[in-house]
Amino acid sequence: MKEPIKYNFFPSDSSVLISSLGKEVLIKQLKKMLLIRNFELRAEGAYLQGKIGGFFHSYMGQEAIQTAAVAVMGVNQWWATSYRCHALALLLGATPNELMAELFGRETGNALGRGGSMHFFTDRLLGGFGIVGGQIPIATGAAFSAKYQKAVPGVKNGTPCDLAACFMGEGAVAQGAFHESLNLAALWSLPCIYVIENNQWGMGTHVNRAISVGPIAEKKGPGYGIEAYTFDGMDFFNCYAGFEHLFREMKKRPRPFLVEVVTERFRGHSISDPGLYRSKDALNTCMARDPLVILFKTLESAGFLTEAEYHEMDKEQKEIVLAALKFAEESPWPDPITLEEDVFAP
Ligand SMILES: Cc1ncc(C[n+]2csc(CCOP(=O)(O)OP(=O)(O)O)c2C)c(N)n1
Repeated sequence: MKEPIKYNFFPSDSSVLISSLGKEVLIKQLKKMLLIRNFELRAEGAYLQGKIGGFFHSYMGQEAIQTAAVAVMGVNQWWATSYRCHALALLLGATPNELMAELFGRETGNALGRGGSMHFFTDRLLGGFGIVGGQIPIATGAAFSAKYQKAVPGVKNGTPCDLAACFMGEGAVAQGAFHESLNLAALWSLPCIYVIENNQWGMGTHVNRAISVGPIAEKKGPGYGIEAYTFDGMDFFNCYAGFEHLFREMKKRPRPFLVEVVTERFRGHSISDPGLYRSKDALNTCMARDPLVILFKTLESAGFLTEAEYHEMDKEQKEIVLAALKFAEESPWPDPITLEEDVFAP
């Protein structure tokens, strides 16, 4: 049974957040979203020119979600996501240069040119996973490690952190790994925030033909005794307020949470998908709620920046990405003799 979506209302709505976060912090977040957007746009262009090979999944349209999550919880948690991983790597501190070089398959790349678009990492980003749902047990294990390190003095595995955050598409909810992970996380009170980024489509299959109930988190969470929420993924403030609420609750009493963030992707599933299953009107309607424009307009009304300043900021981020393209193109290919290095296989 599907019920209409109602976004959770958090007392800290946008006007409260605008004054509590202030101009500097909010402009910084908008800049990050512009960097992600520019990165996706320019990388897409390079792909279409034949400079990048392999898979390529754009995060365009979904930028507000992970930007808000990282802004609230900080880099120093465990993070995991699907193959749609460009934004999260940028947010967690990977440079545009190393990520672009990875897309180009170069030695200077984030995974030494071996992983490509789906397998970005940082010391806190556990991946970029190509298997739908593959990241869910990994993040659950990371949440176990976060809990264990706090509980057992002397156990050390990097800087201790509060939680693991695990992003997935709505398509992953029907995977067995999702259910096994949620069950364990609830049984062991693991500090894991499972975030379903519901962008309506799993490749060409609409969510209504893939998942039998909705709102997804609110229907699935209680079955495991897990608190569940629904956020508006196009609205940075709703995401920020939501993640802030969860982070505060997590610190009071570590436990798992399940969130559905309702969003839209502005591109096909991957770069080779022309998206013929979605009408032009439907696409235009979803693109009219561009999270970058929504955030910019709100900050403009608050008197934090003008349209000219917004365009200038966009230009700055574009320059950073153009420099990354140049860096990638000029970087050497990996030496074939290193092909079997860093490969873990029995
Ligand atoms: C276990 C597994 N089954 C199928 C696939 C093929 N596949 C790749 S992406 C995808 C759709 C996933 O959609 P969703 O989880 O909603 O994420 P989105 O792409 O929308 O971010 C499928 C079926 C896969 N990679 N792994």
